[in-house]
Amino acid sequence: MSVVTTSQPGIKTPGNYINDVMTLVKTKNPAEPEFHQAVQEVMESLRLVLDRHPEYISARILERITEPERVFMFRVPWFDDQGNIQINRGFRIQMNSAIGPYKGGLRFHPSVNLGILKFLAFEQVFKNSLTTLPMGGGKGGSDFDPKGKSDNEVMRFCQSFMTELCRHIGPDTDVPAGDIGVGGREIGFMFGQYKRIRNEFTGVLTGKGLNWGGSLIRPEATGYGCVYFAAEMLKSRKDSLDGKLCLVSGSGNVSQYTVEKLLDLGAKPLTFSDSDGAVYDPDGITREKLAWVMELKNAKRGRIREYTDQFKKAIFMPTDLKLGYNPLWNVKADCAFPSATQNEINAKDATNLINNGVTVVAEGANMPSTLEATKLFLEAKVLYGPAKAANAGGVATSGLEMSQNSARLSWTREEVDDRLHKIMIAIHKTCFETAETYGTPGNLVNGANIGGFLKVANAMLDQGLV
Ligand code: NDP
Ligand code: 2IT
Repeated sequence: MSVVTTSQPGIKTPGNYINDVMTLVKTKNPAEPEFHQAVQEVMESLRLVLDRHPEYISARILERITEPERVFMFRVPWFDDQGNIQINRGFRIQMNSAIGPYKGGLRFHPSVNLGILKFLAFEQVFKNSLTTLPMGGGKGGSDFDPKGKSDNEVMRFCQSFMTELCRHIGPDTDVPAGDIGVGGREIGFMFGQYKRIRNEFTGVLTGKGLNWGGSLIRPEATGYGCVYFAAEMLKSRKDSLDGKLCLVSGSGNVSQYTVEKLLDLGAKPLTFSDSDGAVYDPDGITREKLAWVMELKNAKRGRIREYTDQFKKAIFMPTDLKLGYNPLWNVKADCAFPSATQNEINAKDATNLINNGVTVVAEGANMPSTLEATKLFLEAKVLYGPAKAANAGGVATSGLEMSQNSARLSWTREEVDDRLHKIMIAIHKTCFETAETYGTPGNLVNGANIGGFLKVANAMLDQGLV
């Protein structure tokens, strides 16, 4: 069933339509380069779709899918430990609810602004669609920096943030989770405040503690899922992760469990990083070293450079923006797992990776590669798993947490991990087959963008002009 719309004057061909939409997005969302970048990448893939589906043009699906359904921006006042008043800015973008309630993380980082959250919310729509689960797309957060704050300061901030956010979310409306700077501690404080204000114990957030509605494997899920996706990509070339040298950036949630699963599958992880720089351990990061990093980052909230004090053969490579490239991506290896933040791999980094023989890039972070870097990977026939496919295991397992909450039961570790693994295999299959169907075999960027888009676009057509 589709709704008849008036034909739009001035829209002649799919190519023209896409160019017009891109111009509109840039005009209506000035000074939001990350949002423009995310939209541009998807639009390039959709050029392949519109010839076959003119109904998306007449229903103006691209203008609609790039416009958030709703945006909240609010003041978050709180007292620091000295009794001083602090003011941060909070956001929630409710991007698209065509296939389910809004779902997506909250990011607490000083760089957070409207454009960064719009890019993340936009990506989330397609990612959530790929998971096979009924989840729409959203994202939120704040420019609050949890680094260096006491637990009490973080709690007061989270309570103030949720005092406003609680009006806009709910288990059937919008279900936030973690992202950069938001882990189990922050989810706990926000859940407590939501429950207190609304007097409801519901699955309003995911990434909850195991004793109060959380799911086993949710903390591990993004990293594990990304490695499962890399294994599927290698399988398509009759290869495996066994013995592969791997570069991992970041040292937070996604990075730690990427390293853990790489070790499970016989690979040799070599690096971790944070915003100060990267550590390279030529002997490889073992389970014992990983346990030490988890204690350092999660309990002590320390910095990754301390790794070289503990493990003497490792070297620390400080961040030096003047270099124009990140030395981490210039270490000789077979596979790369960017797991820190957006645009952490530029064209020079991509060239270094390719020249050093890297044949697999699986994106744990959201949009870690610039458009130029992505193009270089595709041209070099690198097995390139774009973020919205490769890191979808996190939100997929959030979807499994929602299912368990609705059923009021908990699945075992094995059951959740098995479902996660099957979902990642299914996402790879969708991307792989969709890329072939649309005439670009091996191009998982097209596969992910088109595969994620079709389900949402068709649901939008079914539901009329809303
Ligand atoms: P964490 O906060 O646990 O860790 C983030 C890591 O990335 C830290 O090591 C941090 O270093 C580093 N980092 C963050 N910002 C920057 C920056 N601007 N420059 C350099 N390093 C930076 O976050 P997550 O591990 O949860 O998230 C990492 C990435 O994975 C993000 O892109 C996120 O959107 C994505 N992601 C997360 C999912 C999840 O379930 N958590 C799901 C899917 C994707 P420092 O301490 O110095 O800031
Ligand atoms: O980017 C992401 O997919 C996440 N931060 C996880 C979102 C979620 O709802 O679990």
